[in-house]
Amino acid sequence: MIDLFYWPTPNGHKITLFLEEAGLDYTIHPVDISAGDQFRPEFLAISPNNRMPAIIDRNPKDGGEAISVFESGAILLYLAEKTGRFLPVDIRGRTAVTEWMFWQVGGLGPMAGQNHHFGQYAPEQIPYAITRYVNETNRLYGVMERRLAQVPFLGGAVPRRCRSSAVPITALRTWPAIPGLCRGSASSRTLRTFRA
Ligand SMILES: N[C@@H](CCC(=O)N[C@@H](CS)C(=O)NCC(=O)O)C(=O)O
Repeated sequence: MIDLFYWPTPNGHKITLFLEEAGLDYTIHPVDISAGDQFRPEFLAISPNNRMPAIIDRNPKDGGEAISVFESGAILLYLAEKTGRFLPVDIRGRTAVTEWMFWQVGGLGPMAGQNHHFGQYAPEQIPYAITRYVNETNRLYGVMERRLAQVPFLGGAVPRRCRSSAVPITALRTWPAIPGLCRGSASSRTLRTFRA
């Protein structure tokens, strides 16, 4: 049984997508980030960066005591290794999936987050910040578009259709952040609508 500390945001959806696709048993523990639940001491004990998602695996693969994991990328890797799903075993396939997953974790996610923050939520409009993050997000969409012109998924050459058994964790990782990515096989046409 997995305990999932979750709130319905793109980062949270990444983990529910994996858990659902893998058919794992899990219990959701809501972390209402608008009410400050992420700062509760019991949550910080498993997620010291006061961000959700986080998990506790009560039945880890090694049969030992429960393991807690924070950071969505680390959780996806952990679950992929636990289940043997969504992460290629060969070195080339695995490297492609992990490099694009880290690209998402370190690039697309944070830059799009800052983009939305300065464009929509910041108490004052700061043109420099807005321009910087809009440009950086567009640059990253361009990187993604060029990649997806070559392979059907960021993680590599898996079947075109979004069959759950074939989708690497990069797709699970990026899809919730980019609505429509999988639906349209992330064609140039689809990606162009994200830029608008
Ligand atoms: N790098 C983290 C980011 C997680 C994150 O930003 N979570 C947000 C919701 S999507 C959060 O918990 N925010 C709470 C806060 O800002 O205090 C991950 O990938 O798990």
